[in-house]
Amino acid sequence: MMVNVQPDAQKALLIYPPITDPTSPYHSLTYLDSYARSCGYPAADIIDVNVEAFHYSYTPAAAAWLETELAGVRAEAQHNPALPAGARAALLRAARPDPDAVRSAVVLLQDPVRFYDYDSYQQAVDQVQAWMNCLGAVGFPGQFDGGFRLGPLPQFLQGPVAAMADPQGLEQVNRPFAPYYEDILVPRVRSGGYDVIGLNITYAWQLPFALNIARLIRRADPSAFLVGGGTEVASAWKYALDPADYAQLFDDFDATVVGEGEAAYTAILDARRRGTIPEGEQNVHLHPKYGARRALPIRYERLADIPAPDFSGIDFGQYLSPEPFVYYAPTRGCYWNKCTFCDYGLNSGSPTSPWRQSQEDRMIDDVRAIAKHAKFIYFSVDVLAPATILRFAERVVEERLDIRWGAEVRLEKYWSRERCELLRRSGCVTVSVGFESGNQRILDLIDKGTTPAQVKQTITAMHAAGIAVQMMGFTGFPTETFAEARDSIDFLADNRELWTFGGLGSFVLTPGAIVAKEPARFGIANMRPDHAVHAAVERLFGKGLIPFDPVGRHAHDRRHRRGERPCGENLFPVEQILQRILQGLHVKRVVLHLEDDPVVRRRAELNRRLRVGVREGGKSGAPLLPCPDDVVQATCVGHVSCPL
Ligand code: B12
Ligand code: SF4
Repeated sequence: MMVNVQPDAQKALLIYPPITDPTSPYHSLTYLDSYARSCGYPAADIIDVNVEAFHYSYTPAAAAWLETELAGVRAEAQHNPALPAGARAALLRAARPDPDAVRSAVVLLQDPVRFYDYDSYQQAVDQVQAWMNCLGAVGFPGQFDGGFRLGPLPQFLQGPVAAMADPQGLEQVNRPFAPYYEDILVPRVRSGGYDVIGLNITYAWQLPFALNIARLIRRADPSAFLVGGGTEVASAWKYALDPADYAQLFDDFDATVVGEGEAAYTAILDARRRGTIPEGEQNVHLHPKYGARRALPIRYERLADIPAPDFSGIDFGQYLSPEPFVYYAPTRGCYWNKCTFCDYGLNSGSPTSPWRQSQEDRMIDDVRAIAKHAKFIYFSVDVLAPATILRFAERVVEERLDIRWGAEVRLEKYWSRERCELLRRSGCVTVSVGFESGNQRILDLIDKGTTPAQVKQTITAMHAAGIAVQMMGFTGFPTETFAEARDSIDFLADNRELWTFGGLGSFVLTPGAIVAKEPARFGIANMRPDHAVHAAVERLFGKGLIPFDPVGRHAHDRRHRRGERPCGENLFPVEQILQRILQGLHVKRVVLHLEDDPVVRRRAELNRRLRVGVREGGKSGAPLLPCPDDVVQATCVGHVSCPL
């Protein structure tokens, strides 16, 4: 439903900040832009800073800068005995920057033939990671842990908010991209004459980069209306215990969009066109400078109102992938919506947002339009409903659409061998599934609605049809015993030939999960808080904060080695911690880990043996890249295989 462009329409710039997957464009900004265009606005400029800044970093001038900076950092390190061992090790891992090597690695990763030669592929990934090590070394050495992800820098990921928004810290973590910001991004913002500038923050790893870019934009173009949105913004809003923390974190933004953004973004454009501020708009949280905050009216989009994402403006040539590969979101929320660990997106009262899905006619139209730009499509959803996806597959086969697709599905009995074969004929090459656990008692506690036997039957059908299965699970669910955790490991090991890529992570509890809301039901006791909560607990007991900087951590560890009781080592029942924190301690988010136990170490050891990946928390996985029909590779450059 394209309409005429309004003559006084606003000029907008939308940005994907680092650090995230460099293999394909994320799709949220395309969704926003396509919606705004359907309302008559001109196309926004979309800049993927994540991938542009990476490419810029090995241009001759930027590479020369890196070499000089790195030499300076190394020299300084030699004369700094207080430098933590971790930083020292990271500097040793950073070799001399080799721009030619990274350039040829990029060429290989974009080559539709050589990409599929696994050894060459692996070598190219290593070269890209080596380059990222050098880049990271001029920020916080080791910050690009395993490529395109942010290393263990809890001060940026878990707060307190003063550390997350600290300008000096932000500048340092952004230092690797300073030449790109200075030479390319800031001049473009200055000369662009943008009325509205939007930043996407999907992953927590993007946050410190987004906050710094926001500061740079603020300085370069003070009159632009600056907006942030994405799942990390929604998480910050959801988990902030004090609204002042949220406001402080996003102080450089005029507004943030909490939750789904299509209508909210267009409402912002409308308001700016009228010369007003978007006051009282659903999902739009205004900076306090625009007046006292009222309750935020929340909106979940009607999928019928959302046009197909139009990827025509995307430069696919910049991604580290041999084929254009896109994400498409034909459902939102989850039809099951019961799993007790799950806390997805902007939800209230249930594990995910309300369930909505496009029907197969609409999906076919969308996919036909998308396939003009990319024939590799990943259904980027909480879950797809089996009957709809089967009808979709029938239509793809009937209409002979030439696509390769992957999706997140639930491990339902529904997936018989015949049905899986139909999926495969329609171009389905991979599915990601949350098997969660190989133990029935734990599956019941999770309320997963599956049994290990049935899961085995389903993945057997998928595998037999030639669909690669990505298995996602975790150990450490409350009350899980060592033997029960072993069941998950054994399940993966015993069925090794049935899955292509898999991982077991550690259970992480977030406050929106049913487990956190009804802890007694899960027999929770002896839980140990995570870093941010450590800090809160410390304050509670008057011992001062656990320092978040590496030097402070080092001191903390030393104290531990000397046999003194380390800070935050006290164990409390979870209810008590939550209750006390809710009584007014200012931490950004409450994340509680189960106490470390031998299962975790054992899992890491077995993971290493099985060569499976590791995921953190809920469900997850590395993105799957375009694959030839019979070989499916998990190819995220930033993927970690095992941290221990
Ligand atoms: C599908 C999915 C995946 C897929 C595909 C991901 C992808 N496309 O890159 C796979 C399985 C590969 C995946 C992997 C991971 N994922 Co994931 N994933 C999701 C899921 C279920 C849906 C995301 C989606 O496509 N939504 C549809 C799009 C259109 O919506 P959206 O991105 O939210 O954008 C809307 C709004 O946020 C807003 N908006 C967004 N940007 C902006 C900007 C502006 C200016 C405005 C105004 C509005 C706005 O408007 C958009 C349109 O409505 C979400 C959970 C959820 N329901 O949100 C988790 C989620 C995004 N994933 C998460 C995580 C942690 C991961 C992993 C890191 C897990 C791991 N440990 O390996 C990896 C990282 C992969 C990577 N890219 O590096 C977390 C992120 C948490 C965080 N804040 O850091 C989430 C939120 C799940 C959770 N735990 O709650 N994931
Ligand atoms: S874990 Fe998956 S199946 Fe369970 S409620 Fe969440 S999205 Fe749905």
